[in-house]
Amino acid sequence: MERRLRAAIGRISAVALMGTAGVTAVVLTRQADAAESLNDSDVTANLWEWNWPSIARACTDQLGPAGYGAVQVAPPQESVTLPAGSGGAHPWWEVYQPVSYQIHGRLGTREQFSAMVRSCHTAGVRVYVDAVINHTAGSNNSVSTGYAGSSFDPKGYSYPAVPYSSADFHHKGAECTDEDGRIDAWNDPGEVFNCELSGLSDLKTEKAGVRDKLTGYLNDLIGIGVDGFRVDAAKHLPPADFAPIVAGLHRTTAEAKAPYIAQEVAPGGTGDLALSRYIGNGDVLGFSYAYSLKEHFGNGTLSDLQYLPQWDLGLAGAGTAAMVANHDTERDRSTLSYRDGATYRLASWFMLAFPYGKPFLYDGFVFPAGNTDQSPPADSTGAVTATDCGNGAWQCLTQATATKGMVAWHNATRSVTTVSDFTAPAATVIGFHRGSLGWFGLNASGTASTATYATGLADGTYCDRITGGATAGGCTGTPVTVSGGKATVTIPANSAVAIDGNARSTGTACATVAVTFTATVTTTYGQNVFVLGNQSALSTWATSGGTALSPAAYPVWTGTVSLPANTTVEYKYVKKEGSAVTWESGDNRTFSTGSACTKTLTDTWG
Ligand code: ARE
Repeated sequence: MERRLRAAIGRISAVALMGTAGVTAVVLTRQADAAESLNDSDVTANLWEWNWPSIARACTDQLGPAGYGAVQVAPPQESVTLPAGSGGAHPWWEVYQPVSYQIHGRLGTREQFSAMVRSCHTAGVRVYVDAVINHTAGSNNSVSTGYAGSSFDPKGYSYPAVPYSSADFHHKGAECTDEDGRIDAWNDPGEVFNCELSGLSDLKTEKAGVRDKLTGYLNDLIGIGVDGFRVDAAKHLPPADFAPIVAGLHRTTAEAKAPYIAQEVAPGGTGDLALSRYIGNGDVLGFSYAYSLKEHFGNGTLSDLQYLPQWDLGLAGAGTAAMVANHDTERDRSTLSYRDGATYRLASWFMLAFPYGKPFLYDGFVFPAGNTDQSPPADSTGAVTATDCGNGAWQCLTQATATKGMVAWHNATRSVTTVSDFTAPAATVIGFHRGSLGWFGLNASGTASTATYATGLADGTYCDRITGGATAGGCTGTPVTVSGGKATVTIPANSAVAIDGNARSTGTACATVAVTFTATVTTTYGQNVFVLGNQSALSTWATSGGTALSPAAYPVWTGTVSLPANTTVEYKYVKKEGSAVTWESGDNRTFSTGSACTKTLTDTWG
């Protein structure tokens, strides 16, 4: 966890003034929140269409303490409100149809938005806003008001609350030469830039007056404290029009930095629509990366992930907002999504483990496969209701213990940007490490996998992040012992194990170790197998006692005994039948209990 304390009063700057009498006075001025210290992490939680109070709570209770660097939020500006529609009232996509740039919509008010930004900053989390600046509402709307009560004239292309008038938009037969005025040729720059995306009124961003209004909107958000933007439909904004908008953005209040920019541009374009044309204005969303993860996790060719650094993803990792899914792709099924269960979770953890881009984890709401328009949980006015991670209506992967553990693992290993000793004991089981900072293993098969891996880590006991990491001195997660740089690790079915130097078991993880004896012993009818030894829990060799093992998996006999940690134990198996006791021949068996909380011994008699 990389949370640092931040200066509560922000940066104080001293301004020396010469008084009339030649006395120097020092005046302290507060620069609003400047130089706040936020989490040192490039991981973002995309909490799509969560309302502002729910995001504030998530920042305070979950994302901040877990070490997330940022939260991405859905469009906050006033949008259309559609009480009726074929997919039900208030489809999710209302928010992508701006009516004005008032921060007032179905996700909350300006006051709630500001309070959310403050809560997130206090928790160490930046706020990135989904900025809809390519277009306004559709000209095909039959409604003419927005959530804040502003009215507009869809067919007349008039938005008095901004204000925009018809001359601020591209029109069919003028700038747009397509016959229905809509984009159908996705690789024709003329159409992509000047025609309407799904009938949405397309802003004339080549006009300085239009750009000024968009810049003003974004700077208003920055003034509230926003730290960056996901730029909706950035593909349809000519980079040359977006560049002056970017140049006009203020520095962020929290860190006095240029705001972060992630542009939504679909891959595959050529010429003016090539991803390389956009990269100068900021990062670009990693669609190709997400498609590739779907392919490899979907068909179980995880061992091929070692070649990821050589894949042609159209973008360097450095300029990529990496993702496994977003709200469009979970609906058109072009990527994995929460519907894919463990496969999706594993891909999300892999994104945090393998160095490529800045990871954006995704959590939207649960929707029926047959209704990709459905509203998020909302009241009858369309106002989105509070996220409840326990009621099954929302996806909450970003809050899962394992995911938060992986965020910590990512932050702990981030400075090493290569992977080493990529090992694939099977096509669906992989392990690798990042220098000497951390080892990660993933098992996408339906059975547990045990293998020995080179970890790069110093010898010692580490606490698996997936199952809970470390607590003071000991492990909540499964302890993993590294010896000679190697670890023999059992990765449970459809799960992962992640260990790093920031989650070590210092001292004794557990005062006692649960030792499981598993012995293959052939017996005759009436005989039972016991384990005896030099510990009181093993009856100090007395044949009247000892621990009876269970023959449930005969000829394997098993039983668990609690023994003191860091103790050398001598033991033997005996067969008992009535008062007759048969000892194993040979020397006593011996082992050290070590400091991990559990240990399994596998023996054979004879
Ligand atoms: C809605 C209705 C329409 C109606 C319109 C106006 O569905 O029937 O005409 O309103 O009244 C979202 C929804 C739309 C919705 C819109 C506004 O998806 O259905 O329209 O909100 O409410 C292209 C773009 C890319 C875009 C995708 C969807 O390049 O920018 O299409 N994605 C963003 C958002 C969307 C959002 C919008 C943009 C609009 O993430 O959620 O739309 O703000 C190839 C091409 C890509 C193309 C892709 C489409 O890959 O190369 O360029 O993406 O296909 O699958």
